[in-house]
Amino acid sequence: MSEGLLKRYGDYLPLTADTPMLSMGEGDTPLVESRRLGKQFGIGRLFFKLEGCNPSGSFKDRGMVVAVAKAMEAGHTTILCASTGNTSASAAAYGAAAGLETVVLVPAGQIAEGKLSQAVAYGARVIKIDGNFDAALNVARELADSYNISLVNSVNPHRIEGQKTAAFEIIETLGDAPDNLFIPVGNAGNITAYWKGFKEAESDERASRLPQMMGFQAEGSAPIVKGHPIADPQTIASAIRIGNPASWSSALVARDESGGSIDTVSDDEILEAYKLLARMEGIFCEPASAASVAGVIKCSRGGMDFSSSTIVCIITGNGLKDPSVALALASHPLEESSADAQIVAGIVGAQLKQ
Ligand code: AN7
Repeated sequence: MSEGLLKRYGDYLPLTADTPMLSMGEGDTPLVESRRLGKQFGIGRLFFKLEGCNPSGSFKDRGMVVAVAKAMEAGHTTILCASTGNTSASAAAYGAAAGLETVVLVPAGQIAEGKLSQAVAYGARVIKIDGNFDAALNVARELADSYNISLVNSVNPHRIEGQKTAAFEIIETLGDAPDNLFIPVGNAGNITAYWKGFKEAESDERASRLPQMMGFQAEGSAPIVKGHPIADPQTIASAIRIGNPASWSSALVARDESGGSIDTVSDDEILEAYKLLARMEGIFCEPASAASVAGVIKCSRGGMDFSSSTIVCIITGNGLKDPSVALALASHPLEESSADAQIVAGIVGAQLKQ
């Protein structure tokens, strides 16, 4: 039985004797070494941390298990979040497991179908807000100030504590921190959490060094890179369509203390990385997750020398979250045939050998 994060990393988490040991088997996700992309782009060693293997299909489960356990400990009966999709799926899953009511606020028409169907299936109250994610988060914060409910967005510090455990896992698997960590940036909670995790591990001498933090925002939703909030953020990567990140200042700290950078990738670059990851590595992620790989490709093409670097890309969410993007990018049109081997052989042609 997988023990979950609270048992495994309890010493590093804000647990008390009264915190319920909630678990859905989150964490302990695979760190897979690249077979082809790393070679193609001249990288010493390239790894993918497959956070889509968490119970609800994204990295959000790491922070959610801590936030929901703390909500139970505080005696709350309702949890609330605003979300571009994955936080709502994770909150709804852990809310169901914990026997709590879950209310999620999502930007109407802007979240991927897989994520919406998860929140519904887990039994959450889903409220579509007439506005973008930033507007929904403002509503959630206002409600949490006035009512006796737990806000489980990453403005809740327990979320960051849980998410930092991914940095511990990377260090345990590699034996030390990597040279560079490439990560998508939306509300900027995850880059904040990884940096906290790497720093804690280094100060406990579980790692001998710190990675450079390389964050990537989508070009049309890049407030941190542009230096001002974006009123109407746009990108195909709906998970990171965020114009005013809650953890903006701590993302800048992660960038500057680590000597890293936060840069943009275009939707075309995101989709190129998304396709390459699936077709060259067999890894199906959602578009936002591909921003990390798009970032590596952009840096490599821009002349950065990674030939003796160990790089980890965080693959934040599963491709099944957003199936419409995959279908729209099909390399072959879907073909049809009667149930006849000769006809199918004729269609597939040279690829079939006798
Ligand atoms: C797949 O679910 O903000 O920079 O409300 O779903 O920590 O926000 C999701 C964000 C990257 C960005 N990859 O992480 C939400 C939400 C995926 C994501 C991010 C998100 P943060």
